[in-house]
Amino acid sequence: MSSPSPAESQAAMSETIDEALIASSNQAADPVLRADYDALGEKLLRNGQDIDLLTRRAQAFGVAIPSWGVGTGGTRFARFPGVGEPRNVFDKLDDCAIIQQLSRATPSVSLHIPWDHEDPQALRERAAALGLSFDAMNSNTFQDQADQERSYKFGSLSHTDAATREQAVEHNIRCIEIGKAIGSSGLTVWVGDGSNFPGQSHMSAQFDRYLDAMKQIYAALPENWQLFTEHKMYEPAFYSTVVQDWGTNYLIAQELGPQASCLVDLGHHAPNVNIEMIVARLARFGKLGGFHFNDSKYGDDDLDAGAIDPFRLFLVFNELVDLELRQTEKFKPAYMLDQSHNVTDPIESLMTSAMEVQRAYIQAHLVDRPALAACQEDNDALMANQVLKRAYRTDVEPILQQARVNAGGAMDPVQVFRDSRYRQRVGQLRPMVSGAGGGIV
Ligand SMILES: [Mn+2]
Repeated sequence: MSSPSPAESQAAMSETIDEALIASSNQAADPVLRADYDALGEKLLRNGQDIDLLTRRAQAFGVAIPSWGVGTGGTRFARFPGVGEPRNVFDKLDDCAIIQQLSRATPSVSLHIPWDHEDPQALRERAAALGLSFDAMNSNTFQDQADQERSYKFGSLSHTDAATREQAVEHNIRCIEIGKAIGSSGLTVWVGDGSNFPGQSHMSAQFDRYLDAMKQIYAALPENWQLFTEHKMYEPAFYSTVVQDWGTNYLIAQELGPQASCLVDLGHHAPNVNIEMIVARLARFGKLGGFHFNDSKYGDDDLDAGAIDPFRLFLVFNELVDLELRQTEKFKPAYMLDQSHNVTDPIESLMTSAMEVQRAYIQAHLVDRPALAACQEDNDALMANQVLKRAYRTDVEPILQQARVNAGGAMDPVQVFRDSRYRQRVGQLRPMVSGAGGGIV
């Protein structure tokens, strides 16, 4: 008898949620769901909309979970560890599987290297056993690792020192190699490079160095891969950032080639920037690669998607759905949640956020697009806005609930999660860890 692989050993220790608990909870709520679903179906039919088609769309929708999101996050001041936090990438995959089991809206996981560095075969086996796949890889050249020769204190891909840039390029190429071995087909590059003082960096030369390094990474991409660059206005650098806004990001993607496109993160802009318009602009030139969902009040707060401003989330999806409907073949954006959970259970937050993103997606599908186009043609600003508001005001909860039930998930994921006592059970297996921040990118 052969000894078990690491993935098999992990599988033996995994805590799961009993399917019978999900089934009994769904059954108890079924009469109410039936009534609500039928009532909404009738209401939508009066507007010529087929509720079952919308439910199928909700079922087909997926948003990736970032592996680091299942750990408790932190702020620049402190981190308060939670009970039963994942100790390693296998624990993280277990938690991601729970999120998918209950919400049925999160079929894939986005890994972060080196935080999740492990034997690719073990990763692949574990994910396959859990029914998960791998989304885009994320490289990390914004902090130093214990075994690292050169420091990223003054930058990585744009560093003044050629050997440091080379080290950062090599790390990204290693991420591609790991990604190839686990079935990923994308690399997201976000760098913390920038400057804290006027005069600290020669802005043009620094950008040239960044572009040169990115071209080396691009050259290592397999044919079917996508390279996503993610901009961020400030933090950790507070005076200037090398990839600071969508315009610079567009220039980078344009310079690199057809496999490069831009990633938009809701929190990475100046306050009050019209993010839905950025979506439209990048898409117009075929350079919208994907979207990172979260919410914010003041800056890159990384709060739960839809927690603060669900209307803005809806407006972003109004653009995304418009694109989806106009170019169904070509438009395949990478969607990921990118949040930090400081005061909530990460599993509960990620399930709730996935449902909020799915809700905005379905609400955007309710927009009467011919009516909207007619209002726009007539310059009828008031009625155009009302067309959007009518979709946004529709409570699509029964559609989301039905989609989950159809797919084998829970009608009420958070309640079933609490009833299952999963967190308390893994708390017995996973000792509490303190340590540094939760990794916010
Ligand atoms: Mn992000």
